[in-house]
Amino acid sequence: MLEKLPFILRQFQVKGEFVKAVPIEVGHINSTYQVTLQEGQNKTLFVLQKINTHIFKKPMEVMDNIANVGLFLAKKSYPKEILIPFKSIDNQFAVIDGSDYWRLFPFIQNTLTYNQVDTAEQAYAAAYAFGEYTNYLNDYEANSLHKTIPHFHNTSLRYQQFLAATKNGVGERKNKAKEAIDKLLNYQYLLTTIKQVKLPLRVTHNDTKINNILFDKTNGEAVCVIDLDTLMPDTLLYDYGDMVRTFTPPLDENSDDFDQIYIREEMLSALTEGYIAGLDGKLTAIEKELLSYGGQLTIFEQALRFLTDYLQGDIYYKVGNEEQNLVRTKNQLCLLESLIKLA
Ligand code: GN1
Ligand code: MG
Repeated sequence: MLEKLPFILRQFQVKGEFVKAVPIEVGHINSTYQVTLQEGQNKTLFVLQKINTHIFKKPMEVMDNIANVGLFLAKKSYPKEILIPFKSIDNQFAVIDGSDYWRLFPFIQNTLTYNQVDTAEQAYAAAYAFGEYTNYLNDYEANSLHKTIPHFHNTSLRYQQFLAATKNGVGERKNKAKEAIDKLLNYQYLLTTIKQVKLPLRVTHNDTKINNILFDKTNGEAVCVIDLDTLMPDTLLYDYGDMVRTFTPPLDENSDDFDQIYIREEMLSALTEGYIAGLDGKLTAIEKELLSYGGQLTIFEQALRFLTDYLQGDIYYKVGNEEQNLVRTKNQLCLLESLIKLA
């Protein structure tokens, strides 16, 4: 893959000679590289990504969303960095090479990401950034966005897919997952409320994990919202919920140290305050009332997705070992239990 990158980069509207590309291990979905180009004495860094077209079936629609939203924010006084993709020499927001789609973003200097939250300040700052993002997009026509993954947060459909996997999945894995399957079946009641309420459709991020915020290395402030593949119209309950899911436990979703998978209330309060502040009055009463439920629903949905993938033989998420998706499921179940106890 690496030897191909200079050829791909030459097809973008950027200047400079290829110096090097270093893989960045982030996320379970796309392949990402930090690339250095040099022009005279100047070296510039970029982020080059190959879009996972197995998951994003219409990659140009993903790019359309990212570019349109980015350009919209750029016209406003949006206070954070914006990821606007570079164009290719034929004026597209991606370079197509056979069946591969490549995109290029500026590299935001002096930043880092966290895989888990260490302080309440981080939780507040990241949640504020996600709230602020949705706030600044309040007058963007949410329905004009492409649905890059149809039914992404359709938890009922995820549940149906889980049920199907418990029937058709890999035999031996069904046995190993029995306890987790039973627990998830018992949480079916969580599907009721979301079907009954009518919530505002907003431009939501749909992957509000802590590592989708770039923090300034020097002053610790949130600098940029990244990973915009799943920008879609939806209720904000899932954005809030994914923050609860990823900001509050001391260890991340891959940990099998299940005693350490619980809601840290300090982080929960901080992220809730930060999100509400970032939304700057846009949150409606019904949304506010359902935030905590949103947390439960999102963690439930993620557990369903991990277990479905496990039962289907790891066809969606990248895994390091055979048990990883089951471990992730059990991890999410611990977190869900802890959140429900607090409610
Ligand atoms: C995937 O690869 P990453 O970290 O961006 C997934 C999210 C899940 C997450 C769980 C498009 O996100 O929905 O919450 O893994 N993204 C997609 O770690 O399915
Ligand atoms: Mg993502």
